[in-house]
Amino acid sequence: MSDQSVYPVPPEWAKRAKVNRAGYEKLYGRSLADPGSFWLEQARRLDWIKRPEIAGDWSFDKADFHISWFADGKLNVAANCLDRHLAANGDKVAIIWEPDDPAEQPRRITYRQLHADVCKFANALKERGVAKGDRVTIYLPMIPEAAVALLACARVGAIHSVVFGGFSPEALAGRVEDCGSTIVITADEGRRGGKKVPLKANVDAARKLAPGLDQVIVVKATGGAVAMGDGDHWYHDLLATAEPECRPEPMNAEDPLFILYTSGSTGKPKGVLHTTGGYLVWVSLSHELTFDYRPGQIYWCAADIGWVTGHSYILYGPLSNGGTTLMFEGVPNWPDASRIWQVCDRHGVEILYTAPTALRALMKEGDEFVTRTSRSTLRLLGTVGEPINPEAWRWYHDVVGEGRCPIVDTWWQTETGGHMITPLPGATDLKPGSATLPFPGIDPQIVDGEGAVQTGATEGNLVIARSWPGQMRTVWGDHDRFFQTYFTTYPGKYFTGDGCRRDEDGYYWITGRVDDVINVSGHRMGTAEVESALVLHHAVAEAAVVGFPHDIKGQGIYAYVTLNADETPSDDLRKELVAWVRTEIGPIATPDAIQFAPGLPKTRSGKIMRRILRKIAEGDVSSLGDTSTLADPAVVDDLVANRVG
Ligand code: 6R9
Repeated sequence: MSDQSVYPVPPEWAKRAKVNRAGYEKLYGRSLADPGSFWLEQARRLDWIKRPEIAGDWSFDKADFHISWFADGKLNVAANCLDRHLAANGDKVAIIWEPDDPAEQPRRITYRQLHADVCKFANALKERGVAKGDRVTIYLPMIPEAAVALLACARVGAIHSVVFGGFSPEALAGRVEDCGSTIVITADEGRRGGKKVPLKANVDAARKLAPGLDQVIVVKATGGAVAMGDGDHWYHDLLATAEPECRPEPMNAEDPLFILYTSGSTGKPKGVLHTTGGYLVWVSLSHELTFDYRPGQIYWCAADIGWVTGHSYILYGPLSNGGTTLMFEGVPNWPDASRIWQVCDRHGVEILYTAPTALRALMKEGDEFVTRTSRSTLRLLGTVGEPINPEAWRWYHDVVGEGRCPIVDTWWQTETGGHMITPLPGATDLKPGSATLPFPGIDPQIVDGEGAVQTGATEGNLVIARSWPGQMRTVWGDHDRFFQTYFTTYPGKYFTGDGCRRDEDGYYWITGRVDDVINVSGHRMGTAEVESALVLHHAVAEAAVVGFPHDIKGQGIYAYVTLNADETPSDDLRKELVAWVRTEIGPIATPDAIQFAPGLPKTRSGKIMRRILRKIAEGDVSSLGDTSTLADPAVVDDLVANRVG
């Protein structure tokens, strides 16, 4: 399956890039040999109110478990992303906004304008009672006001929790309740691919489930009719009357910056918490080195602000570096499959960062949608979110980039804050499908099932042996769960949940999740989350969910459902269950297949044998392995006979 070809660093990249191969080796070597002085030096890239004198202070051991970076430093993230660029670059464009509908005009927002709006909105938040440490939920589409909202929270020291606009009222309410936020910032409606998303109506529905939520700030985005009641405020009204001056709140480096909910192997999403100083150093440095970024270049990360990629590489990385970041409201395949490349041409995009699932979807539409555009400004391409299959990699390289642009395949996680294993374009020879080599400061190891560290070319589970500045600090409200989830499988190490191979050149090849997390179109879904949603339905007695290979999505969702005794399987019920999951979680959790199963394959101790369910979902029924430990081996025959596919 893996591709053995090597794409060497193009000579002009080796010459001109910020980091060449020798530079990488030196940086990487120093980062591990002398992390203290290395990171204090890197920290100087930011503007500190009080510069730190301590770098990392951490232990992954149970007895002394703690993680902190730059703990004696003070800074403000919004001041680093805005104020410090004003004197020299206030009139430079910070955000290029490309609307959903290509017939509409894009917006260009300078650092000065963005700063002014952020200051006013920060004051508006304070007037609404928001103070340092308060949690503010943000449920917005991809509009510039989303950037204003996140940065305004950072300015006043409030902790933002962005909930993806595709999540349902139920999912939104759960996240609002979990972090105890009393305020939500939303819009009348969102737009994606010509379709409207009723965001304000969703918030109103969520309010019934989350009684603590008492204020809603609404951006008028589409002008669609919405009900405004008690505690509802129009964003633009608040901005119009807000004071223009707002001093950035001095934050300790370890004060929280944001919470972002992500799926794990249990039913309830966890609130990943990132703090201020280490996170910003990490995303700022990685944005600069991985993308060889220089201010003035037009950079486009085509993610949604609701995912960590949007936080780190649409907003905080690029703006902390004084960059120009493109924000896209739309989708890749509307009005047609040419849209991404048209946006590249319209704005002269030099660096494009997107996901394999989008590439696969566009690839299947044929090359003509690409080749009819110019793309002459593109110089670097990036991917994130899941392993990229070599075929999609080569299409991206040869057709999109016309062989001229290196591809940075960046492996990282919500938990890691920023890039962990990634090529640097002037330093790293590329192999299609490999995330290549560790970023400075990252000490990856491959361990076997018992935790024994494997050397040389090998395959096993990926752990990180030391802390890095961008590491998450806790699970909101459940520090014990943080320790249990990440540091107990292989004591003393951070467990990523990913399987990984290392080849003879020391290159890392991520093979996918080894836990009960599936990756659907680059979105993380806990199988337990979908199962919990299914069993909430009155007809369902039990459910088991697994991933299966899907041409476009990477993985699809296959659900085995056992109905209550008085229920009868039917196509209507199947449709109802699909709709049910969409309502409970959101469209990204839509099951691709539902199989009614009179029984599930269980061991005598009652454990569902997911290995068997995965094989059946994959259609690989000839090698189900040992089924003799099952309480009732006959259920397998029924499952095989009634496979959906
Ligand atoms: C940034 C992000 C994290 C999981 C991760 C892994 C998969 C992400 C990848 C990749 C192979 C890459 N993943 N990037 N696998 N190559 N370049 O995606 O965060 O949503 O938390 O997902 O995604 O399985 O563990 P998140």
